[in-house]
Amino acid sequence: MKLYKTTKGNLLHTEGNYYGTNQDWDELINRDNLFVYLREQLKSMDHVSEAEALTWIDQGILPPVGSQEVWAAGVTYLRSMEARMEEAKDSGGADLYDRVYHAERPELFFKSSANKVVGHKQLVSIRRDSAWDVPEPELTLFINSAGEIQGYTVGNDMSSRSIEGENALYLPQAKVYDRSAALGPCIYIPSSPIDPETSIDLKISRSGKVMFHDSVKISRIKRPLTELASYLYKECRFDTGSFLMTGTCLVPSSDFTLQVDDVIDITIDSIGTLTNTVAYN
Ligand code: DO4
Ligand code: MG
Repeated sequence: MKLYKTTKGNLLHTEGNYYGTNQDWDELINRDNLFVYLREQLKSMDHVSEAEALTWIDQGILPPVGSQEVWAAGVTYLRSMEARMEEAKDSGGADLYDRVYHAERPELFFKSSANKVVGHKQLVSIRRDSAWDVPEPELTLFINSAGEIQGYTVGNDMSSRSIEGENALYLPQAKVYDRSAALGPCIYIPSSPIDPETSIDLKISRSGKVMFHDSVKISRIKRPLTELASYLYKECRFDTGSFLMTGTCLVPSSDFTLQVDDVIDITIDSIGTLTNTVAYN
């Protein structure tokens, strides 16, 4: 099942049919078994024709977020550890990344409040005080208030590599600024956990030319997704649930930096494509 939040209402897509509901988003998604709940709710939802549903999605798509905070995990793939060790070698911080990759406790950080999240087809930003910027394509979990993973979406953890590389203590500035967190296009709600063979694909285009294109399977992640969720909920309560970006495994080569007007497409099998264009705030 896929659940879209749009300006016309919430749209559920399942088995080729679309259904609409105006239920409050937080109430709708924060469920003990979201898949079963939505399957039951179908009976009371309005059928929406495919043509109308595609118009809702095309013209009014919103980030699939209500009041939930967005958090992120870091250095969960070997590729992320290696790239960060390289960028931090002059600051003397390289060792931190190796240590957290191998440690029992994962790296988790706050990424965005709900009101700052951008959605599919909206702008993401690079910082004017940053010289080296990249998108980070990340499988993102929707976790309910009980700490259980209920769905998945596509995330972009926009990052300044120059600011993080200068000093690891600058991580919040490298990661948290306006329009640095993108989620969408929908929440994918399967009946069982996502297939580890799922691919994440990143394409960056500039003036119609593809500058970077690669994909990786999520099975390459170092830690189980449930372990990341359980660390996040150890000492934090999330009354309406939370979103957790699970780390990047696709890093463009070190001579690449984003520019204004670049187009970022992140596709995750079964979920869809999140497209954002780069701008300055
Ligand atoms: O350690 C810094 C952030 C790591 C991160 O965002 C990632 O691995 O995706
Ligand atoms: Mg990241």
